[in-house]
Amino acid sequence: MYGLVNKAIQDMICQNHGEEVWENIKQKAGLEDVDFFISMDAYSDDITYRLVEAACEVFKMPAEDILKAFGEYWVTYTAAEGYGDLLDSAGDSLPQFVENLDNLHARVGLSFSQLRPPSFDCEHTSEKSMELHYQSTRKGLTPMVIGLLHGLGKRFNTKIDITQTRSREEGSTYDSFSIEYDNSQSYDK
Ligand code: 1DX
Repeated sequence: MYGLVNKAIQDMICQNHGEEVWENIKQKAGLEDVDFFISMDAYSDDITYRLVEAACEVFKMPAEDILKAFGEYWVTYTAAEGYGDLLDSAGDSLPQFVENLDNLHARVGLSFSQLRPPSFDCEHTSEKSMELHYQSTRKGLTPMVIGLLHGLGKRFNTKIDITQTRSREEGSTYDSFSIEYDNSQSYDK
């Protein structure tokens, strides 16, 4: 994955737990020789998975919890670290943003040819619900997607309820979610 992802993990850990904890996790991941990640360089996925695994050991938390927290973090991190306009251009509501995710990734992929974007296919089932199909070349990142969706809920002041309805873990060829959302409590609408 692009270094931006590893940098975001580093930033989340440093913000919440400090530099020493990060150095510990980096060492446990076997990355003691890495001084820093370069956002726009492509790294082996293995590096990202090792960081998550090491964080699990240090925080004694399951990978799902860490990936979920990281998904939420990614939305605010990328908005603050140079991709605010990219995110803004993807829409101003949760359903619109999710609908535009493949376009967003296609745009990033024009400049960064080693991007392996997931695909998100929406079926709008009512004014406040959708079925979302998530397909990825990568394994094990479904909890991150759930965190990402919660991050979008926060971004758009939208309550969101997610139920997984298909799972690769349980033999499906991809994951699906049934999503209910509601921004009617929002003060700025
Ligand atoms: F709901 O792979 C909200 O490396 C969402 O299954 C979901 O293959 C927001 F470094 C620049 C760069 C670069 C910008 F410069 C990425 F190249 C991309 C910024 C998307 C913001 C996908 C990251 C592929 C790296 C993947 C989970 C799960 C998508 C990570 C989240 C907005 C992004 O992101 C899987 C790679 C960006 C960039 C966004 C992603 C790769 C997402 C979201 N993905 C790289």
